[in-house]
Amino acid sequence: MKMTFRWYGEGDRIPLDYIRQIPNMYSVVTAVYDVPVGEVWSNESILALKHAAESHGLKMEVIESVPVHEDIKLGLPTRDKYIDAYIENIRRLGRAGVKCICYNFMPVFDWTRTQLDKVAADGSNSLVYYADQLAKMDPLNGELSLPGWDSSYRKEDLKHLFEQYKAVDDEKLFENLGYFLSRIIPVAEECDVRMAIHPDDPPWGIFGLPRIITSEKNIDRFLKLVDSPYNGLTLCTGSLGADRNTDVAALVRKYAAMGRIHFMHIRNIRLVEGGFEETAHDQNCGSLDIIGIIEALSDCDYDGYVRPDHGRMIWGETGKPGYGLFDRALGASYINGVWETFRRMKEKK
Ligand code: DNO
Repeated sequence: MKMTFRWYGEGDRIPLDYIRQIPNMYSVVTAVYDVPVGEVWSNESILALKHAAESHGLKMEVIESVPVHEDIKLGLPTRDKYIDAYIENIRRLGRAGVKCICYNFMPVFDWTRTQLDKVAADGSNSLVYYADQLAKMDPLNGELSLPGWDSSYRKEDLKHLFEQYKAVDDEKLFENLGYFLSRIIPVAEECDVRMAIHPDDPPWGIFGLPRIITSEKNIDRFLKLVDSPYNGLTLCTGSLGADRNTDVAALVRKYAAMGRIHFMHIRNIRLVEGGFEETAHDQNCGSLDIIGIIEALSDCDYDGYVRPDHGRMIWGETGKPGYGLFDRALGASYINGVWETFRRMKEKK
C-alpha cells in the first residue's frame, strides 16, 4: 500500500510541508485545475505540480481527476474530439511519471451532499446526505453550489444538459462508457497508466439523472467492458458503503484479488434513516467495517495507492469541506496503524 494525500495545487491552504510530515506519506494526489473539462493540460502545468511535490520529498503518481466531458457521457458525435484530448492527457501524464488516473462517469454532478457542516455531538462538523433535504433541492434554480459540482455551469447550460440526458438511461450510459474505454484503455496500457473509475456518490440516481457505477453487479459489468488490468477501480468505501446492502469489505477482497483496484479512498460513514453522515475514519465511529476492509487489502498484498478520504472539521479548522488537514491526517495515521498491524501478523504466520 502506498499512502497518498489529496492536494489541490498551489491554491491549497494546506502546504506540502505539512503533508510531508504525516507519517509514511508517499505521494500527492492532484490535478491541473485551471483548464476547462475536455481540454488538453499543458506540459508546463503538469510538470510544475510534479516539481512542487518532488521538492517536498513527495511523488506525484496519482491524478484525481481527469474529468470526462459530458458529450462523452451523452454519446454525442462531438465526443471523439474530447476523447482525443483525453488520450493526449493520458500520454502527457504518463510521460510525467503518473501511474494512476482517477475519474468518474457521473452525469452532470460529481459527489453530492445535502449539508456541508452538520455539527456532531462532539462539536466537530462534517458532510451529510439526507434524502428529505435532497427532495427540497432544485439543481435547476441556479442557486445551489456544492463542492463536488462544477460551478461554471450557467443556469441555461444545466437546463439544456438535463434535457439531453432524457435520452440517456442506464443502458445507454453503459454503452457510452464502453465506447470511451475501448478508446482510452489501449493507450493507458501503452503508457503504463492505470485507469481507476470512482464509484457514483451516492450510489443511486439523483435528480432523475442515470448513475451506473453503483453496485457489485454493475462493477462486474464495468470491468468486463474492457477486460484489461488497466481498466480498474478507485474503490471508495464511503461511496459504495452508502448502500446498506453492499458489503464493502467483501468487494475490496474480490476486486483486490483480481488486481483491479488501483486506488482506495478510505473513509467511514454512519448510516442513518434516509441517508448517511461522514464520520472519523475509525471503525467505531461509523457503520463501515474499516478494519475488515484494510484486512482484505493486506490479505491480497495490495500494493496500489490509498488515501484518507474526506475528514471532518475539527480543532477549529475551516476550509474546503471534507478536505481539511487535521482529520484527514488522523485518518491516514489510523489506516497506517491498522495496515501495519495486519502486515506484522502476516509476517509472523
Ligand atoms: C470527492 C471525490 C470525488 C472524486 C471524483 C473522481 O471527494 O472523491 O470528487 O474526486 O468523483 O472523479
